[in-house]
Amino acid sequence: MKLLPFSGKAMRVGLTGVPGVGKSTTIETLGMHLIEQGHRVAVLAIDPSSTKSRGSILGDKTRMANLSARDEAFIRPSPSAGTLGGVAKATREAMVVLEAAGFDIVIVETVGVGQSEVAVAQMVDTFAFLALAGAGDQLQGIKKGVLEMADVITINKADGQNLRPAKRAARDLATAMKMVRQPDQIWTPPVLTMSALEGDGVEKFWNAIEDHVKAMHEAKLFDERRAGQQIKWMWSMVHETLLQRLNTNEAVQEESTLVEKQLRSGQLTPTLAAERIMNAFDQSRGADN
Ligand SMILES: Nc1nc2c(ncn2[C@@H]2O[C@H](COP(=O)(O)OP(=O)(O)O)[C@@H](O)[C@H]2O)c(=O)[nH]1
Ligand SMILES: [Mg+2]
Repeated sequence: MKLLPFSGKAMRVGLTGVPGVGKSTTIETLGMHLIEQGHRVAVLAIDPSSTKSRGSILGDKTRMANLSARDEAFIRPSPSAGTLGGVAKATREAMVVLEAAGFDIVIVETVGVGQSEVAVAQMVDTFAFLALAGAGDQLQGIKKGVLEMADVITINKADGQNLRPAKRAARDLATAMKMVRQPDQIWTPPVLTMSALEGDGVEKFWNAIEDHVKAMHEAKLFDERRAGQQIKWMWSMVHETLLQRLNTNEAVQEESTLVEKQLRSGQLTPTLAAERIMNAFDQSRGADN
């Protein structure tokens, strides 16, 4: 709690994209560039699958070898235990601590799977999406939901033989984006190309992120977005706490044994059964106070 007055000053950037798209490579290149400019960069990962694939953490460290050797950078792999809610909570808390410790840029990396992307989008100022040009110039790993959340999009691995397909994919996607977004919005997500490996376009990518933050400030939406995130976050914690209390409530557990039996034998409807559970919960809590 005491940390709060000192936090909140950092730029919070989310980075998503399917495994292998080049997120870690991007952070390595971008992070080194930002450090040279005098920034201090914290990198946090949210990867709900990391419990199974512990190797990926090691892989990430080697892919960010230069950055992780620097004092101006802090890299923390995804907490491997717990639910997405728990991981998101730990990440938010780490963000506050790191900002208070003077890291002025926080990058939150996540893999391209549904709910973790939503969680990250809800804790950053700018949400960036990395994609690849695939066979037949088709874009890979694009889901409409992600496009709606993305503030900056870049087609990575735009190098060598892949340069032309990447450029074309970017043009096609820019056209598609116009249909996803409302025309009266203050920001149209740019679709860029870059090579995280060679460094081409990485600076432009960062400039687009800065432009987005500037546009949000100018439209007086920056603080509003953060405030909205705080409110959403509060409610999600309330929901989680409530659910946990319900699940661990003794009276509820007792009543559920009974109620489930009666449900099975057709003596109760699910609606009535649910009422009984809630009554047991309310009464037990009334007794507490
Ligand atoms: N050719 C090329 N390869 C890249 C580029 N960025 C990443 N890679 C390679 O793609 C693989 C996956 O990269 P990584 O950063 O670990 O992806 P992540 O899973 O999204 O973090 C690695 O072998 C990288 O060297 C790029 O811009 N061009
Ligand atoms: Mg990675």
